Amino acid sequence: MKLYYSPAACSLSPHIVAVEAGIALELTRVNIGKTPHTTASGAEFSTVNPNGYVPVLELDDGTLLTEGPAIVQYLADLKPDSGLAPAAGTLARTRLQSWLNFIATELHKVFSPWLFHAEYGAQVHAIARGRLAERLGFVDRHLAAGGPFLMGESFTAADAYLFTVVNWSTFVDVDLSGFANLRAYMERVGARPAVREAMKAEGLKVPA
Ligand SMILES: N[C@@H](CCC(=O)N[C@@H](CS)C(=O)NCC(=O)O)C(=O)O
Repeated sequence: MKLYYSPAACSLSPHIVAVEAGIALELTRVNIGKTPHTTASGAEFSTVNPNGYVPVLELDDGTLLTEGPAIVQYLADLKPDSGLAPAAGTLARTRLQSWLNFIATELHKVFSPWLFHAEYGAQVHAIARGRLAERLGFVDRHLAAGGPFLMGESFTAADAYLFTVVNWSTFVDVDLSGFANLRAYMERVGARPAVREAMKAEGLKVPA
């Protein structure tokens, strides 16, 4: 299987899930900083994903899967014993999907694109930061009451996604100082061997 990724982008989430599950991935880097986006071989990435964004998972038969929250569930389901996703049809699985959707819509899509582009201006940035502070506060309180991970005692695909997105705080200067539980969580997840392995493979600095 091949993962189209960009370092530290949301594609880090399926990358972490694959390493946690012991699934070998071939990595293909996509340059999303340049238009048109191209793969490492120079091919136009729109031929892989017409929407132009990572992650894309290419299966061995050439099938292309898009949308991070779907990809992480696909990978987790390949290794049900990994505990990365509860069994389909259970209430626990619906809770996982609830977290994945929360992270996608309330965090990921507030961080990005709004805080990553100076041209949106101070007013948009202030609104996005205010919204993030509210939502990160919610996560922080949830972790205090029901941690150490989002779903309780075990690390799941939702944690791979949350870690990936909250990690962007350092790039766009989102202040986590008021969220002690979330900061402890980021350290806890960042210390996991699989998380460090995936980050290193993407050329990222791993937490000390
Ligand atoms: N809905 C997509 C969004 C993916 C997304 O936002 N990818 C970003 C990186 S985190 C990207 O590739 N952006 C480049 C672009 O949109 O041109 C998903 O959840 O997988």
